Amino acid sequence: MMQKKPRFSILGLGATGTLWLQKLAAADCFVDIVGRLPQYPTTNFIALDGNQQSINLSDYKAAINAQIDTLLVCVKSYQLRDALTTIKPQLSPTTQILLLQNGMGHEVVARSILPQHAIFIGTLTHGVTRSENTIHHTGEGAVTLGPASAKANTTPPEFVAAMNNALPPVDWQANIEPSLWRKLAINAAINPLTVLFQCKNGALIEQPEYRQRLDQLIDEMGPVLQVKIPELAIEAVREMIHEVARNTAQNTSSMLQDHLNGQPLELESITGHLLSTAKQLAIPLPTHRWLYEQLLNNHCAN
Ligand code: KPL
Repeated sequence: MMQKKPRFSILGLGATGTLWLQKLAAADCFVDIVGRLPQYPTTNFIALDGNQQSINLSDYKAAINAQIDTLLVCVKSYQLRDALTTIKPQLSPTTQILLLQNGMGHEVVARSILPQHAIFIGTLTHGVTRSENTIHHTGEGAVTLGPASAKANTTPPEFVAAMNNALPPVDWQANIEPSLWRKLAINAAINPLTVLFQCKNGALIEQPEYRQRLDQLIDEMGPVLQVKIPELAIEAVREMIHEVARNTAQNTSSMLQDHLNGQPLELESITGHLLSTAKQLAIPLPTHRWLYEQLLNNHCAN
């Protein structure tokens, strides 16, 4: 019997959304774009190996009333509420929702808007940058997906295999929380500092003054991480964060990219989530709080 082509609808055509569009289409999945097309209808996509491809996004625009099987939600964290509220009338009760934002807490927003849907959440470590209409896949990474609502099974749904085929490795974790916390720890340490110092990721370990700040942030969030990911000792957390900064040395973090592009920062879902968790645990995080306030006051943060 012929296998049905997996169908994906992408909401949010920034760097991550475009990466999935290109990879899923190349892997012979059915892909379309729901919601607004981005400012530039033609995107120049540069693959890891340097190959360039021009993608005409209008070719992928979903037909009116198109069926949505799996919705890949790739909008920025601060756009999530509005984006889900707007798309809601187009969803069927069986549409599966996959959230792919930076930071944490998005499933709470999604469940409040779509209480009856199967909601999944993922974290992604690929390096991918956007400058005007060019999307560049700069660093190989990995993706971890898991369930995030009562309707979502703990066994992997079919779309996981299709995504793994398109952009491996895509892993499934029935308990996704520890993976989200690992990524949050990386982002909370690296991203705001790169905005403060206006530097690439690598400078945070190469320059002693920046490295000291990085370690201060890591040490401070240690007690929170001990509660959330007790299996990871603080020295392992430090090693993991240093390694990411080394491996992505030439990257401009997503937060610095947003800042340079005049976009709001994903501060609330990263440092904001860390601070509110720390508050619940009565753990003071003065340096993270200071950094949060600096960026809030001096940049367009959200
Ligand atoms: O995820 C990232 C981001 O920029 O958001 C890191 C890992 C810091 C790579 O730049």
